[in-house]
Amino acid sequence: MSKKKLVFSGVQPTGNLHLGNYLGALKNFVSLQKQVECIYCVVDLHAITIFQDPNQLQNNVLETTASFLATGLNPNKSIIFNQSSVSGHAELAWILNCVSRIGWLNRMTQFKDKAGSDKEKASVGLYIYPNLMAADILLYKATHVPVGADQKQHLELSRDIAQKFNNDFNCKEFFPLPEPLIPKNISRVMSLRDGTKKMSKSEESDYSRINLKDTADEIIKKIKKAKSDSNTIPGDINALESKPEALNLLTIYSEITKSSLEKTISEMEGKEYSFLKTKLAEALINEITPVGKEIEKLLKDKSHLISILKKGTEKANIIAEENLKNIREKIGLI
Ligand code: AQP
Repeated sequence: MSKKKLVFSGVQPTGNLHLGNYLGALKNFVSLQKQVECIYCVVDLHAITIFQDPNQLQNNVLETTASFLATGLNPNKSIIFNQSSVSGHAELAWILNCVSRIGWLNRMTQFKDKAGSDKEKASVGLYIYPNLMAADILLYKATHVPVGADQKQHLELSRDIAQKFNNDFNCKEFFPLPEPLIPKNISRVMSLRDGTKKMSKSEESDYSRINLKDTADEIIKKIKKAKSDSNTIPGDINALESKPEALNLLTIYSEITKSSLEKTISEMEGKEYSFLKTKLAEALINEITPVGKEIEKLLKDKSHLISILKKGTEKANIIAEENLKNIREKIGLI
C-alpha cells in the first residue's frame, strides 16, 4: 500500500471481544499499521443503539481499548480513540442522514437481524447505524476499511453515500469510495453452537464463542462442547457443506495454524473430531491466552488507558475538524 492510503475501522464496546473479532478484524488492524496510517476507534455511539448499562459501557470502552493494545496495536503508530469524544462523528452522521436514502437502509440485513421480530420497538439509532458508520469512515476520508464479512453490506452503503454526496455537491472525488479489506480465508467465524450463525458478543450462551480473556481451561471446555459431527473427518471439502459446525472448527484450526483449509482437511482425513478438538484447543491456548493475560494486565491501570484514548482523540480531532470545515462549505453551511 502507498502512503496516501488511510485505514479506518471500529469495534463496538458491547462486551468481551472474541475470536471472531480477533480473526475477522483485529489481526488485520495490526498488520495494516505496519504499512499505512491507521485510525482505530472504539465505537461507543454504535454500542448505544442497543441499551447499555452506563457503568458497564465505561468498563467495556476501556476493555476494548486494552484488547486493541494487547493484540498489538501501537498508539505511537495508530490513532486509537473512542468515537463519542470526537463530536464530528455525530455531526457528519446528521449530514449523511440527509444524503442517504430510506430505501437503501431498508435493505440492510443487520438491522433485520438485530431488531428481531418487533422492528417497531427497535431504536431509530439502530436503523440509521449504517449512516453513522459511513460518517466514521468519511470523516477521515479513509480509503480502506478492515472488517469481517458481516460488515460488507454496510461498507457498500458507505460507498453509495460517498458517491451521492460527491454527485449532489458537484465535487467529484471529494470523498474517496472506501474499500473493504476482508480476510480471505476466514471472513466470518461462526458460533461454536450453531454453525449457521456468526460468533457474536451478544449471543446469550458463552459456549458459543471463545473470548480473548478465556483461560486455558475455559477454552478446552468450550472446544470440547462445540458442535461437530458424529462421522470421522472427510477428505473432501464438499462433504462439509452440510456440516457448518465441523467446517467452522476446521477453518479456525487452519487459520490459527497458518495452513490452508485444503491442507488441514487432507491431514485430518479419517480422524475423529475429538482429535481435531484437542489440537484446536492447544493452538487456541497458545494464541489467545497471552492476549487475555495482557488485557488483564492493562486493565489494572485504567488511567493509562484513558490517557491513550485522550491523546488519540486530540489527533483524530485535528483531521476531523479540517475535513468538516470543507464538508460544511461544500453544502453551504456558514
Ligand atoms: N464472527 C465474526 N467473524 C469475523 N469477523 C467478525 N466481526 C465480528 N464478529 C465477527 C468483526 O469484528 C469487527 C468488530 O465488530 P463489532 O464488535 O463492532 O460489531 P459486530 O460485527 O456486531 O460484532 P459482534 O461480536 O456480533 O457484536 P454484537 O454482538 O455487539 O453485535 C467488525 O469488523 C466485524 O466485522
